[in-house]
This record gives sequence, C-alpha cells and structure tokens, in this order.
Amino acid sequence: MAKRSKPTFLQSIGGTSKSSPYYDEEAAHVSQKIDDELKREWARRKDTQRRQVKVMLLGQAESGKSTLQKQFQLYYAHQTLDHERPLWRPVVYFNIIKAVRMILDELDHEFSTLDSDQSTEGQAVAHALAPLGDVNGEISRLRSRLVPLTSMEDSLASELNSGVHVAGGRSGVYVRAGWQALVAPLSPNRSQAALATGGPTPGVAHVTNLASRTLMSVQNEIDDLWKHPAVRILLNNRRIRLDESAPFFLDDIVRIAQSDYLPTTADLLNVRLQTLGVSEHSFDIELCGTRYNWLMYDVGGARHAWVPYFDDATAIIFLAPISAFDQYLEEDGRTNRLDDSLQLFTAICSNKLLKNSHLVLLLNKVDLLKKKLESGIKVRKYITSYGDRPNTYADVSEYFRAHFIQVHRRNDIGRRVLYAHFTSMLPNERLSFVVGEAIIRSHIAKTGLA
Ligand SMILES: Nc1nc2c(ncn2[C@@H]2O[C@H](COP(=O)(O)OP(=O)(O)O)[C@@H](O)[C@H]2O)c(=O)[nH]1
Ligand SMILES: [Mg+2]
Repeated sequence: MAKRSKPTFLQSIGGTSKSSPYYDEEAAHVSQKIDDELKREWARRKDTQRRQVKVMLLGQAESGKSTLQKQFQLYYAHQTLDHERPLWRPVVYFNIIKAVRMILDELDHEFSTLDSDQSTEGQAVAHALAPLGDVNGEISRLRSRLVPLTSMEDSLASELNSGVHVAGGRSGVYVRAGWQALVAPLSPNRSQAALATGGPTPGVAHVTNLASRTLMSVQNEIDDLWKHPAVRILLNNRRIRLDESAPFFLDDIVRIAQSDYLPTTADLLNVRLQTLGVSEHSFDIELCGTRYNWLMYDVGGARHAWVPYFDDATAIIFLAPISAFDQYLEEDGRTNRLDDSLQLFTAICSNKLLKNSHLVLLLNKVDLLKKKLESGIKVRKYITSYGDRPNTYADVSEYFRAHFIQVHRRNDIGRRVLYAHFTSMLPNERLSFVVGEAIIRSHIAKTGLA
C-alpha cells in the first residue's frame, strides 16, 4: 500500500489542496515552510525538555549541600568559581574569627567550672592540665592580644549580610542566595588585580580589608593559641567543640594571613557559610555525546518549605552526613543529627509532590566518620541500638546505610529505585561526575532516549 503523505499545514487547517481549483504553487510552498518550521519547533521543544535536568539538593544543615554544588561548579564550570574566589576571602576570615572566639569562650567556660567538676572526665582533664603551669595567665595574654580580631566578628557578619541583620547571630553568618553580587559589585579581574598588588581591594568592603590587616598582625597569637598544649588537651577530650572545618583553616593560618591571600579550591570546599533562600546554579554537562543543562537548586535553611515549588524536579539528591552520629541539632540539643536525617529522609520519600523525581542518597562525610571511629568514639554510646556490633568503619557505615534503605523501602510513595552512595565531598574530585552520570543515565532511561 502506498504511504499517504502527511497533509501540509494549510491542508490540515482546511486550506488549498492539489485537487482544489484554487491550488497554487506559491501557497503550497508557504505551507511547506510553515510545516517545516512547526516540525523544527516541536523537535526543539522536545529536545529542551529532555535535555534539561532539574536537581534539588536536600538535607539537614551542614550536610554538605553547598559543598556538593561547589564540586559540580568546579567540575563543570570552574571558571565561574574562579571569578568568585576573591569574594570568598571574607568568608574564610569569618570562619577563622569564629573559631578563635569559640576556643576562647570554651577555655573561659572550662577554667571557671573545672574546679567544681567532680566527674571522672573533669578530674582527668584537671590532672592533664596541672603540669602545664600558668595556663590561665598565658591564655589571658593571648586573649587580650586577640581582642581586635574577635571584636570584628559581628561587623564582618553584617558586611557579609550586606548590612541586613539576620537571626542566627553569633552561631554563624546567614547570607541570602546570590550574596556574591552584593558583597562586591566589581568585575573579578579588577578585584584580583588589586589583590595581586597587595593593596586594599576597591569595592570589597571596608571590614574585610580591616580583617585582613588584623589577621596579619595577630597571626602568631592565633598560631600560639591553636597549638597551646591546654587547647590540645581540651580538644582531645572533646571539651572544646569547633566547626568541622576550623582545624583546616587554623592549621594554615600563616598562608591565609598574607595580604595577597586568595582562597584556594580546598579553602572553597572547606569554608562554611549558611545561606537563606534557594540558590540556582546552571551547568552544561556533556555525557554520552549529548549536552544537558543542569539546573541545581541548593535549598538552604528552610527544609521542607520549598518542596511544593519543585514538584517537577528530575532528581532529588539527599545528603545525610553519617559522621554526625555523635552530634545534636543546634536548635534542639536533644535531637541526634542522624535521627534527624532519617526523619527528614522519611518525609522526602513519602512526599506525594516529589514522587516522580529520582532519588539519590549520598551518605556523606565518610572521611570524618572514619576519623571519629579511629579516635575511639563509640557509636553505641550515642545510638544504643548499635549494641555490641564492632566499632569499625565497615560495620558502622553498613549499619547506617541499612537504616536509610529501610526507611526508603517502608516509605517510598513512588516505588523508586534508590541510588545510594558513600561520599566524601572534600578530596574526591570524581564525585560530581559519578553522581551526575547516575542521574542522567536514569533520566535517559526514563525518557526513552537511551
Ligand atoms: N570532612 C568533610 N567535611 C565536609 C564534607 N562535606 C561537607 N563538609 C564540610 O561541612 C561543612 C558544611 O557543609 P555545607 O556544604 O556548607 O552544608 P549545607 O549546610 O548542607 O550547605 C563545610 O565546612 C564543608 O566543608 C565531607 O564529605 N567531609
Ligand atoms: Mg548551604
């Protein structure tokens, strides 16, 4: 049977046909052109639809969402991160100032309570500190030398917030999504040039430059404090608790205190900054010969509040920091952070609005988990159900993974495959590629493009 050709656009809307007395070559030509245009438009729409991948990052505060987003940016659009580099300078300064202030606060607290602390742990600490001599005097001297630096914490926070006071205060800086544009509305080249000459960076705010100079003048005191035997003892006994990235920056104080300091890639990945609102990042990713446009949403702070806006997300990447088994929420000191992650994951699995999105679970911060277990921290002290299982990385990580898989099996409303990976955001450069590939592959399979 001869194949019937499809009617042209004009024919399909009841226009001229070859058998019609009004048939005219010109009209047929126009009709064909419109047809071709429509076909192209239809193909283009289908193409953008299948090539756009919308990814939502979810997980409790400090789970590693922003770090994962930076890893993607590094891998797929590193020039954009290079442009941002100078803008991260005040954030690194802020991380250092906060760490110094926290050490001093904790020392203060320890010295005022140690005498009356009759617990075995308290006695052990007092015993270890005794041979050090006049610790109190040495720390007081360092404290007064460091006042010019520690007193800048609030003004630097306020500068990062572009003068907007945001609740959270001393526990951290909360910036709004897109803060980079507000901190320094300068072309990156100009600010980099200024950095290279060592002079003040025009356009980069006043407090940042002041912080830079102050840091340079008190770098020895910071180093003395950080290496002080009393601080070491209290850190080892977990009487001083700092942000996880604090040791990384304090170990490198001499490098960071230079006037021409520009944050390195490792600095960008280690720095901690809490964002409010949703930040969107776009990457073009080439995989299997096809270009995909990834829109990645980092949903800071507000947990579930944003979910309804993402019911068309291709994938959700849920980050669970499994190193946090011995930590509690900042806002609620009784909720274990691992329990909180499991609850959050339960809510995401059972959320009807998200049931069509792929689910990727990243059991993150395995490097920290290994370190904690090696240093002798016992899981069963914090998670009683762990019982007498061996306190090794292999057993602990598998135990945690099994819990998340069980939550998924019991609560997943979309009966989805769960892609679960153990990750560490810091050293593993291939991570973003692995996760990206897993999501795109399943996207390809779903849309029938394989
Ligand atoms: N050691 C370690 N630190 C990590 C890892 N992932 C993130 N971090 C650090 O954890 C802190 C919080 O991470 P961030 O991405 O800001 O968390 P968010 O609140 O979920 O956006 C930062 O200081 C990161 O450098 C990891 O896999 N290992
Ligand atoms: Mg974040």
